[in-house]
Amino acid sequence: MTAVTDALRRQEIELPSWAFGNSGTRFKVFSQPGVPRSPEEKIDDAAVVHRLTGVAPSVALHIPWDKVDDYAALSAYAKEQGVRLGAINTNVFQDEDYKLGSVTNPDPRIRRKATDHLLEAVDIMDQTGSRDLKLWFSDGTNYPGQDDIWDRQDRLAAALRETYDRLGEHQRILLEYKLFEPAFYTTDVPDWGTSYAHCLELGPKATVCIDTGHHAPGTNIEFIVAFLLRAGRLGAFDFNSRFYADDDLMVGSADPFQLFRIMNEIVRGDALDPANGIAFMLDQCHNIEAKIPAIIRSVMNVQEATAKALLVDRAALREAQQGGDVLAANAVLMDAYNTDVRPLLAELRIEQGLDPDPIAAYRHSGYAEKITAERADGQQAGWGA
Ligand code: LRH
Ligand code: MN
Ligand code: MN
Repeated sequence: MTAVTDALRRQEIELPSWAFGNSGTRFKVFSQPGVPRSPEEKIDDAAVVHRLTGVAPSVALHIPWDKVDDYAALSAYAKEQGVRLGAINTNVFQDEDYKLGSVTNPDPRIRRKATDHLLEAVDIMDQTGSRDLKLWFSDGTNYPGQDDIWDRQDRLAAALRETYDRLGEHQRILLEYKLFEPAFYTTDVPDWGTSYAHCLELGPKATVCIDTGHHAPGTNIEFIVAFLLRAGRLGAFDFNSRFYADDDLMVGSADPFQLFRIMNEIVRGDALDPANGIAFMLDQCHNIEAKIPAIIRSVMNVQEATAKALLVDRAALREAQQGGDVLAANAVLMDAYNTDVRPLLAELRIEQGLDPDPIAAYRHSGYAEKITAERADGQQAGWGA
């Protein structure tokens, strides 16, 4: 049991700055009272989540949503609040110029502008001390014949190469993929295979980011996890839940069993410890629910799935697998999944001087009332801004 609790104590989950801001769908951005008005206030909220859960020590930024004049100062501010700045997310999807694509645009001027943004993001990483540059491209086409699929791959490869060559020794590219949306016919990085192939071409500092909401219905995500881990090319997760497409709901809410199966491959691959280089990030929007408790709930959902994965009796599983005992092997997995790990996690929190119920602790803290009173006129996360 100590191996399980030790692993849980060392677990780290990265929070996205944008989850604290107002967000919505393409139909309506809803506003909530008390949302942050600045990157500093997003960091304040993230620090509250970390203080209550003990496992969320870093905050991912999205540029330009979190643009500031002095990133070193922002990094120092984060440290004062007890957290650090994590991945830098780029944004080459909210500009008139990118209507036909960013780095794959047929116009070389626009490709230059998009690539310069990626290079600027590496400059920011130098100032924040961030390791990870997360790239997601909305690039693609809507109609057959609209552009040349091959040429677009060449343009993508060129932009990635330039960005990769600008990375410092300890910096990495996380290349995210997404099946569709906003492009509806072709997407230039639609799946893990495309991302993986570009990463292989780039070199060892390029790895794949799996956003759990970015697949076709029924995709076996844990297979992708296993494949990429084995190949040494899994860099990060953008965790969220989906029922239909890129729903960005709380991780573990739509399909907790899938989250368990994913974490089971992580534990199988010995990839949970932060020292092993996989970044476990949330990428969610809380449109109709209160944001900070929703983020706390999400962190707890990841912890619960992780605890269950750690409880899998690996020796018994191996034995059943090697003996060809299908039912026994499946039962080992299901026994772990069906264990109620909430008491274990509550105990662990008490041991760490935390409240066993972080959501109740948040409700009693008065923080929601405080930010509602202090922050008039909160910001949108960036969507529809
Ligand atoms: C795209 C995405 C990507 C963006 C984030 C805000 O759908 O998942 O990670 O950077 O949403
Ligand atoms: Mn994402
Ligand atoms: Mn997404």
